[in-house]
Amino acid sequence: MPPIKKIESAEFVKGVVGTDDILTDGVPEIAFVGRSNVGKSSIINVLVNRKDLVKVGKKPGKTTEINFFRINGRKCYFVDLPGYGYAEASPKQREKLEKLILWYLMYADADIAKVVLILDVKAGLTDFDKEMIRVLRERGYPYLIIANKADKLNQKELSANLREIKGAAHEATVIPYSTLTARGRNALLAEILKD
Ligand SMILES: Nc1nc2c(ncn2[C@@H]2O[C@H](COP(=O)(O)OP(=O)(O)OP(=O)(O)O)[C@@H](O)[C@H]2O)c(=O)[nH]1
Ligand SMILES: [Mg+2]
Repeated sequence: MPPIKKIESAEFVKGVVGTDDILTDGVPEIAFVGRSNVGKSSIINVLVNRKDLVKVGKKPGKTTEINFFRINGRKCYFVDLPGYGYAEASPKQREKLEKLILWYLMYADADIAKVVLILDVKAGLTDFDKEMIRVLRERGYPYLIIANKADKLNQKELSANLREIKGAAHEATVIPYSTLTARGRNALLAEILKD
């Protein structure tokens, strides 16, 4: 992907729940994945400096489609995925979303340039997060890990939890983040836009 210096524009294009031309139209996709309610949609809003480009949930399970946002014309898409593991969803609904996420990452033949895996730093890694890391490594996608909601922990707790996450992260960069304070925003932007 050609480097982008800064985000000048961001527009919603569409949400998909299956095969669609947008997946394979040649525009590099930067995918935001993670458990339900970890802050995927909020992070995209902070990145593009808009409060409400992406709908953010009062309740978990807000995002149910794979949503495409066009960045700087058609330089790349930010792709906001539904969350996995939402405890209150019916098993059927949860399975449907998990299948959709795995389909996108593994079988859709999508033009995925990078994956941003988002965790709630207080909750740490779940089994599905570990499975996700395995899938990302197996597919050979460049990925990085965002330890979001850092504002919920004191420095000592944060260091301890970051250490544990880094232990499971293999080669991935881990960035402490908070959408409330914008901590980590510049580091994430630099990682996303560098190549
Ligand atoms: N304390 C804190 N809360 C956050 C942070 N980021 C997001 N939240 C809150 O977490 C909740 C979920 O945020 P979303 O951005 O909707 O999370 P999501 O991962 O897109 O959720 P789904 O679409 O349901 O998978 C909202 O109430 C946000 O305000 C953060 O850095 N710190
Ligand atoms: Mg969301």
